[in-house]
Amino acid sequence: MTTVDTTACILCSRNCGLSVELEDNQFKKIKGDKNHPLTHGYICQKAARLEHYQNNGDRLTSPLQRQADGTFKEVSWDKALDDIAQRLVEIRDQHGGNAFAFAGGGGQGNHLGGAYSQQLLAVMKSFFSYNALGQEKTGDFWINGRLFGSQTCHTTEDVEHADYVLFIGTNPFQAHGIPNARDTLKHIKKDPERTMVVVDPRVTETAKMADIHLQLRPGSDSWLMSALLAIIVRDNLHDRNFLAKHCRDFDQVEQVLRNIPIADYAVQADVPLEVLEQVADGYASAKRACLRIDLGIQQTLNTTLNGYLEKLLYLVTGNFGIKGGNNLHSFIIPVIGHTDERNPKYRRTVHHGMFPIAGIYPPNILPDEILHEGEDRVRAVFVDSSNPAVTWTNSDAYERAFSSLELLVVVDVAMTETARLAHYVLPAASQFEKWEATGFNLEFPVNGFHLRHPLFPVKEGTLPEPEIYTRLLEKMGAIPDRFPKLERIARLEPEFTHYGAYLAGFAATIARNPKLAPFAASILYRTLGKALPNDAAAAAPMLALSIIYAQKHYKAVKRAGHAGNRLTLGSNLFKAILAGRSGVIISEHQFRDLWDFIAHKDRRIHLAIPEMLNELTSLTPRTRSEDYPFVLMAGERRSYNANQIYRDPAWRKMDPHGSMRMHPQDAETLALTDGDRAQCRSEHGTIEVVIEVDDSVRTGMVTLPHGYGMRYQDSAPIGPELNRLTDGHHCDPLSKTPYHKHVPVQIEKIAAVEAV
Ligand SMILES: Nc1nc2c(c(=O)[nH]1)N[C@H]1C(S)=C(S)[C@@H](COP(=O)(O)OP(=O)(O)OC[C@H]3O[C@@H](n4cnc5c(=O)[nH]c(N)nc54)[C@H](O)[C@@H]3O)O[C@H]1N2
Ligand SMILES: Nc1nc2c(c(=O)[nH]1)N[C@H]1C(S)=C(S)[C@@H](COP(=O)(O)OP(=O)(O)OC[C@H]3O[C@@H](n4cnc5c(=O)[nH]c(N)nc54)[C@H](O)[C@@H]3O)O[C@H]1N2
Ligand code: SF4
Ligand SMILES: [Mo]
Repeated sequence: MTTVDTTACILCSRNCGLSVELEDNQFKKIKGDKNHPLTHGYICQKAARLEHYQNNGDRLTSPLQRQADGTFKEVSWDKALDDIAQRLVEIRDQHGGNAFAFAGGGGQGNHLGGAYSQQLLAVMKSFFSYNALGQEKTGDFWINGRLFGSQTCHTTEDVEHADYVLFIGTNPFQAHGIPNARDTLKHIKKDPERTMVVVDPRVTETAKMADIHLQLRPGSDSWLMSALLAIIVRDNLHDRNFLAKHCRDFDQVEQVLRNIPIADYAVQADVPLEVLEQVADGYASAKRACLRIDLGIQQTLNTTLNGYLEKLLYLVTGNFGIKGGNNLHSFIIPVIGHTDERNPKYRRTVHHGMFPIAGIYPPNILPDEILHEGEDRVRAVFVDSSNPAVTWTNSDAYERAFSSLELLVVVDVAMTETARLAHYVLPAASQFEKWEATGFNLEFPVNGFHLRHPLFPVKEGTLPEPEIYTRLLEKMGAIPDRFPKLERIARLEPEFTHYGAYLAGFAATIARNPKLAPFAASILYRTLGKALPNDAAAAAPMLALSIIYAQKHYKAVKRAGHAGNRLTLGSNLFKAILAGRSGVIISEHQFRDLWDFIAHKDRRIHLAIPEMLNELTSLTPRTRSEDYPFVLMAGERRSYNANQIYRDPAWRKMDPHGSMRMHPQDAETLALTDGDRAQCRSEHGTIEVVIEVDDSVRTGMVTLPHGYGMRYQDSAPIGPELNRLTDGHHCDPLSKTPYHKHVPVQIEKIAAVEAV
């Protein structure tokens, strides 16, 4: 029998709403959901193939325990969790909190489980939460902390309403990241009144739609952006009213900008000066100008400085806090925190002495933290929703480090390369078999949230994360097995009371035993959860988050159409979230609200960041290595890659090898043609690649796609294992985010290599 239902795509941060037809526990048809309040029916080509995620040959169906000979044996959940709990307690009691690290905690669409998994850090007395954001966005978060007063002040961009859009180091046509990317790009392209500028060393699909394309030298963004800023100041294009009213310390920034040798910097970036001047003028003079960046500046040289210059561009021109500009936004799920490194209470890692940014430690250093010889090394790691052995910098180091651990546990839906290294593999229910949600709700002024309900029954042998972590906490003795009183109150509480009695009971429980506070998610799950309709227990922590959100953004939540007073608005919002099967609008802000988001006491933006101004004044170009003459962009977003979420290669309609794109001139020099095999060697490692001659890349630059390198059903790695080439120390000195877009390599035709 065919049924029709709604859900969302889990392949990128947009999480587009889907309308699906289901039959025999399978997806039969997948379309965009027109009723989704943010994506309105939009999808890209990747979503239609989600059956390859839901049912594939790598799906796990039983907890697995690794045996002495390296094979895996199926064990019961009780056996696995009993053993893991016992080992964790021993490691904590013998070696303390530094011995444990958590890696992952949510992919592109599954962040509800994070509320539960993060409790493990508390019970292990550890601070060390490593995740993928720590290899791309933490430099940006650090800058936000300084400019706006808190690393939780996260910026967003209103591309849809801008007259002038500047894309630097991002390819939204393929990677999305902005609402309904392809439609939005088409609208801008078609409208003669609107201008699109792309700054990218490749003629990307987005660049092809642009009015102006600056095909800069890879890694030269700091030169290009500071030259733009210097032109703006030189030509008096900055917004003095905005700077006087909302910012501090512009004079210090101005002084540095006025000393920038603009023409030299244009040469350094290899772009025509007159086009730079045209862009500076166009961007600064536009009524509504917006800037969108991504990995092209966040995973290349000068990562953190790039983030600073990018933000200065919209702040200095006053394109902030306006429709069609850049803005701050609210979060309902607290995906990031604030951990200012100047405060010693945020623990540094033992080996690198690295601090967390926004609560996150950088994946680049984890192997060293495990492999160093000190008593205080990391001995146990829990991996969830992530595949570090393939995706995090330096796969060899990860294999060595993870193989040396006293305990490695992997929670995943599939048998990944990381899972193969684990002592225990715990099979999770898929994102379509449980209640799930994304924390990437990054919109302003109108923000939405989509709590997804299960489409299919939980696959036999698997468990949803809330159950896995709650059982583990119980077995570790962190929480009691039952809360009979709270369960009773939850059961007896009539709907119209807005959970008043339950919340009072919950508060009393924590007041009696404050040690339970860090485990609120699991307590809500085990008590209130049991009383929620449609087995929505996993969503119980959303009650607390909805109440906090409604208190913080009271008027905006009401403007979005939710009723209630100071006491009831939050629980009404929670009920709307539970009931809204296509997602709901949770808040509707006014632009002036943004100034209340700023965390500095004076509600101003503190423009001068000494560390960054120093770096800017001492910018020195990197010399190209003779031995490694090509710059490899290691990790391009293409039509048929989607992080590590699809493992079955059958999902791809093209590019089965994940080819290396190379300019025809370079290909000729190396005697390479389409389909040839070549060896790609970095200072760190070597992989084999298949060549695709393509004049969209600059000469001297080659690209390989992200999202390959998996071993489907124990096959050889499919496509490039990019992170065999990358090295954890090739990274931004401050944030330690990797320079993946700038890996020096040499390339040789395989035949030639073999002849040698
Ligand atoms: N199809 C697809 N979409 C995805 C994903 C996926 O795996 N597949 N992954 C998602 C994730 S996790 C993320 S973080 C985003 C990333 O999204 P993006 O950052 O937009 O995608 P990338 O292709 O990694 O890199 C963006 C651009 O940076 C350019 N670039 C390289 N070097 C430089 C440089 O030195 N300067 C400048 N200015 N540009 C440079 C590249 O040519 C590329 O066009 O994509 C998301 N969307
Ligand atoms: N060289 C290079 N390396 C890169 C990049 C690059 O451009 N170049 N890009 C980087 C970027 S931006 C990112 S974001 C990372 C992404 O890399 P990772 O942090 O490894 O994350 P994903 O690829 O999203 O992996 C998702 C994992 O979650 C599993 N999963 C799916 N659903 C569930 C579920 O419901 N529960 C559980 N427990 N697991 C589930 C999937 O099977 C998969 O193993 O890769 C980074 N690595
Ligand atoms: S991959 Fe991203 S843009 Fe494409 S349908 Fe899924 S969520 Fe939407
Ligand atoms: Mo990412």
